[in-house]
Amino acid sequence: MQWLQGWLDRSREQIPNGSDADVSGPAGSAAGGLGSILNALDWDHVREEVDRESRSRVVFIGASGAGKSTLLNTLKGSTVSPASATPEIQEELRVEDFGLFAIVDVPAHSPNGQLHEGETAWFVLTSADLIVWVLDGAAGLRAWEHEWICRLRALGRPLLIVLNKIDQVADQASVAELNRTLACTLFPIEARDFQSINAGLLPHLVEASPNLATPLGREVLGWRRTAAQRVINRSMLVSGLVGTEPAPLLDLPLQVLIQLRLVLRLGAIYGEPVNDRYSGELLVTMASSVALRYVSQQLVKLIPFVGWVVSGALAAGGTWAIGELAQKYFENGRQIPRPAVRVPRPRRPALRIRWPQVKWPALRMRWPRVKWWRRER
Ligand SMILES: Nc1nc2c(ncn2[C@@H]2O[C@H](COP(=O)(O)OP(=O)(O)O)[C@@H](O)[C@H]2O)c(=O)[nH]1
Ligand SMILES: [Mg+2]
Repeated sequence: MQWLQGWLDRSREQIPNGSDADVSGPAGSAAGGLGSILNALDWDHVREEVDRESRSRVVFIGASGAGKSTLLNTLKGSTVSPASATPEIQEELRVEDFGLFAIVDVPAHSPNGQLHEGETAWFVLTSADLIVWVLDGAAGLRAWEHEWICRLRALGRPLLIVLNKIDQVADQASVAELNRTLACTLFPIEARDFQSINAGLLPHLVEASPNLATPLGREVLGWRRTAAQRVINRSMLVSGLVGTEPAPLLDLPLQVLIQLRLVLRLGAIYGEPVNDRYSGELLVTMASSVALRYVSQQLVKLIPFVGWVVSGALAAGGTWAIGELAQKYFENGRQIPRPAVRVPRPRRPALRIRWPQVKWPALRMRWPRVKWWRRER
């Protein structure tokens, strides 16, 4: 059993923390070895992890009037934070909390980026999974904003800077200048337009913090399908890589774990509470769709090299099939999609004889005989 333990330990070291294939955890490390894999299959452990992911936070921060409320309203598809054409004059940082999203309004003359421990804004920013500084493209970068951005970087949280109101920025050179000054790439958007956010911001949010795909899919209805596809593709990739492992049966628990997480994530995206009450029908359909694949995947591993690659492809295919099925299940309101009912078509006669339209008087004589022959059949 020592080689088995060694491989499991090595694979655990190679798998980065928080990835789909992560099998480490409090329960896992305590038991060690094969026990840790079995513990990783613990439903509660996996559920807790997906639940933690669903509670991620994105903070939009910037000057009053930069377009933070507009950005949030466009993402949500409704007015959750009223936008105002005239920026308010405020003395202190103001925080609005909307669950996944929070907005921090920074007063123009606040003591540049000074955050005090214990303040609400300090708490919101230090616990954020991603901070997005919204820069007003029409107003440009002001000195106090630059100072704030530098201090936020020092917090050590992932930080993105978006250049809003790009429709009011005529000069492309000024965008390049801003990129140089801030030493990063700014993402230009028009907060009032969902397409602009869809193409110019959402993919970058998920790239900066991959765990955001699940909560963003849940909160941003217009992006739900894309989020689900991203989650499926990511799991498929990890599953394929794990599937190329040469020893038969060793990757099986990991495959189950990856697929279990995938289903939980998809459930969370479609607003299903992360619990274990998924229908037996879903589980049976999923098990039957992958059972054969599992068997063939383990068998092809016996062929060196080519077999390992094929095994990876089969594993990825199985995870994709499960993801697609689960996505449709949640999309259909927890119903397994059925193929459309076929209406039986009327049976045609095997042989159809088309009688020529004969108008030539000499041939008219033959008609009665032909008709009689047809009736006999
Ligand atoms: N032209 C243009 N105006 C915008 C854009 N985004 C927001 N605004 C306007 O900017 C003003 C301030 O927006 P608001 O969302 O209240 O900013 P906040 O104070 O940062 O929340 C409002 O009048 C918005 O209509 C944009 O992309 N283009
Ligand atoms: Mg606002």
